[in-house]
Amino acid sequence: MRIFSGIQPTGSKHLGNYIGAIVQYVAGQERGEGIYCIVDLHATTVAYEPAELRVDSYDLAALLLAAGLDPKRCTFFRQSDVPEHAELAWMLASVTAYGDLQRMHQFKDKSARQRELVSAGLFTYPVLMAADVLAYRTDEVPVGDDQRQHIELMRDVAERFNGRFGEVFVVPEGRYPQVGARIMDLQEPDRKMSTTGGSEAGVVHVLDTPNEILKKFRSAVTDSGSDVRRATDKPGISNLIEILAATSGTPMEEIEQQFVDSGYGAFKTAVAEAVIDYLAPVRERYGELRRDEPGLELVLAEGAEKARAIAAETVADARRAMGLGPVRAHR
Ligand code: ATP
Ligand code: LTN
Repeated sequence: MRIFSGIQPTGSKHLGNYIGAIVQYVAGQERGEGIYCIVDLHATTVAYEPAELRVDSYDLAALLLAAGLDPKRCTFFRQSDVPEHAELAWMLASVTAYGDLQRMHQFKDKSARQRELVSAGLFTYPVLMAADVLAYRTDEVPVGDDQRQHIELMRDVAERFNGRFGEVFVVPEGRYPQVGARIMDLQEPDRKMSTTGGSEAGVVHVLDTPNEILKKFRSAVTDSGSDVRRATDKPGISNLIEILAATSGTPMEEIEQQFVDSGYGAFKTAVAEAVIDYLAPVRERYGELRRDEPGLELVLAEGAEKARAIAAETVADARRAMGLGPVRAHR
């Protein structure tokens, strides 16, 4: 079974990214053939600094390796190193409905937040994402809950292409974590924890110090009650229960029983401590990995070579099916 996921080199990664996505990438290495990609081309769809993008890509590469991606057991690379992604995106655009792209929540949110240019790249972002996944004939795509609409779109794109030009692509399935598919902002628990637009106090970064983590959880917004249980009118406490469940491996029902008489203060501290322990090994490994930039570049370059061998074959099949180029590919 082939597993593919992509992650943007934008800002510092947070607990939502970690629980919702990164942990599943690491687990995917055991369950199948994992292919993981730093999607730097996607990061160019909003305002950004070229010099920072390169640095952010190294930061993210070091973080993912620190989290447990092992280049010997998976394929780990940078999107722009494999030009087939961009080529395939153009080809897939011809079977993508304009109306479907207009309905994408992420486009609506992000375009509303752009201060200057709303780029065409931001609009066609999901087509490139479809190309990322389809190029590897991926079976499964581990992502957080916010990506459901994009996954549905890429399934439609694959089906439409196969229907129009013949069976070239595998129709992929999204894989969402049972617990922690949508971690919420600690200060505004009705919006997801996010790199863009979240308050600093509401977003826990993977590389935050133990002290910063403790402070953020202690000041997390909760409701005026005092019982630790999940309810729709208790989004703050529900989110903390989910975070504790994801980081400690304890079922949510058990957590509710365990903290039945404890009050919010003690509960918040317990969540903070679980998160600190959970992230500590990543923070410890990160520094050394990040310092070795040539080492990171080598890992990414080797990954790109492995990835390209697979993607090139799929794209050659797609080209042939679409009537592009000679019957026999000459590359
Ligand atoms: P932004 O939130 O700024 O739009 P992002 O964090 O969604 O950025 P990525 O870094 O590419 O963008 O996301 C990586 C993965 O993290 C994706 O699979 C996404 O679904 C997941 N993810 C993002 N936010 C959360 C969250 N709050 N809870 C769970 N998973 C999340
Ligand atoms: N759109 C995703 C990032 C992303 C991705 C992918 C995820 C780009 N390409 C391919 C899974 C598979 C996001 O915003 N989080």
